[in-house]
Amino acid sequence: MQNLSVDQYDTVYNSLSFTIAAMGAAFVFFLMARGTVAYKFQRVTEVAALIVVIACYHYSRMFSSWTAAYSHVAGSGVYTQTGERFNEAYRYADWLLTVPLLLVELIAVLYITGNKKAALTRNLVIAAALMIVLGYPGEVSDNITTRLIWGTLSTIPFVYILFVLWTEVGAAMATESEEVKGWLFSIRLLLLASWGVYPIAYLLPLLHLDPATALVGKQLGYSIADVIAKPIYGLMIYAIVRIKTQREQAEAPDGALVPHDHTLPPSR
Ligand SMILES: *C/C=C(C)/C=C/C=C(C)/C=C/C1=C(C)CCCC1(C)C
Repeated sequence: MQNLSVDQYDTVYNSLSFTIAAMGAAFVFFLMARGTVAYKFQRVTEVAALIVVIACYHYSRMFSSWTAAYSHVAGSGVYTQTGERFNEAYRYADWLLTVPLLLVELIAVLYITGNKKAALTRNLVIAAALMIVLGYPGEVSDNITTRLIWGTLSTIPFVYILFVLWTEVGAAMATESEEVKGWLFSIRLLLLASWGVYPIAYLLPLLHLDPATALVGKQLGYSIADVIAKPIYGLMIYAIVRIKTQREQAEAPDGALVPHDHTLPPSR
């Protein structure tokens, strides 16, 4: 039986609740932002919206699962397990859908074209799926060795993905304007910092912490990383497509908009 203090219970409760709000708000934002970018970039905002709405759904399921898994013992100051299991599968199902989409979102603004784009997308999507599928058996196991083995296997595609992204974003930076370069630089750091949180949070149960602390730390870590890696990252990508949209508008002969575009606000 694993008891949680009221503060521990509330920390997870509040972080799940906050993340639902952040994902929901980001969904509305990205939908509205669609109309402010050139036609060819609208797909990028659509993908950003799709990612956060999938996450919003899974967080609301996790929230219900959390409230079902623990109940307050009146007067005792603790929450005890009800016997219903907190379902970690929602997280992994979410990542399986959203991580490939996050990669697609980034590749879409890097101006990689043709065969190279198709091959890169395919390799990254396969690596992302492997990373998540290999992590899952360790995540749901209470056995330290099992957790360590699957975690290590999952780290192989993880390192591959970060290496490829680091290189590709670096290559794109060399060809972009100063303004876009600045955003790409930040995105690269944000990717490394936020994606790096996941394996650390995964390791917490191995660190001889008290199990309740490890559980709470892990849930908090995953939630914070998800807010950075989805809505905040999406906003940074949006900043890039806005700059590119403004540049295209400025370069168009009569300040006109890109063809097929009925949604941009009138140019000056
Ligand atoms: C929006 C969700 C994102 C960006 C999820 C990213 C997840 C990871 C980078 C997970 C990585 C893991 C390892 C590198 C090893 C241990 C198992 C995982 C799956 C937690």
